[in-house]
Amino acid sequence: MAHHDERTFVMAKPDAVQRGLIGEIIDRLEGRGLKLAGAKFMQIDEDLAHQHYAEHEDKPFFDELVGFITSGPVMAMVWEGADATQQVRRMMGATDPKEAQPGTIRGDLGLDLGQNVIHGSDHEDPGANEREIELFFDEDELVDWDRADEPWVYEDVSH
Ligand code: DAT
Ligand code: MG
Repeated sequence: MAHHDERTFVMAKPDAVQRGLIGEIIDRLEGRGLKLAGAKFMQIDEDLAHQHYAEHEDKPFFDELVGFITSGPVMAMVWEGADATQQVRRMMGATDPKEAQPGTIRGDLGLDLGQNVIHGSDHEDPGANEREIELFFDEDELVDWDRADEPWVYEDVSH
């Protein structure tokens, strides 16, 4: 099942938590057939925010970004499945919710670039998923399990 086990890092951002959208986000990913491998309801501190968004350090919006992501609790998650990183990005939609297609998470649930509901690892940045998972989770916090419906999601998983 090696090609179904790609893992990606996903986070319901503070706006999603405050707006009661954790369940909706999980529902969409779960319904797609992706498998939850880890989850942590947590408060991001300044140091972790800087590490997580290191690539944006020099951008003019960096301080605002760190302020937002540390402004309240988040739901940090690891989701697993075929092509998980890119598929989650497709489900998220464009970075700016005003540009995101209806039907995507940001396109359905957000209206503001600075409060865009969800984070997912960048599929165009090789290794970003593993790097972010490692930053937020210890190996023993991730669960390796078989979902009962996997044979009904993946044609090549035997019943
Ligand atoms: P994404 O979250 O889609 O991977 P990103 O990595 O380019 O987007 O940026 C990280 C976050 O920073 C993004 O979710 C929202 C915020 N952001 C990006 N560009 C911005 C801008 N021009 N002004 C304000 N915030 C911005
Ligand atoms: Mg990004």
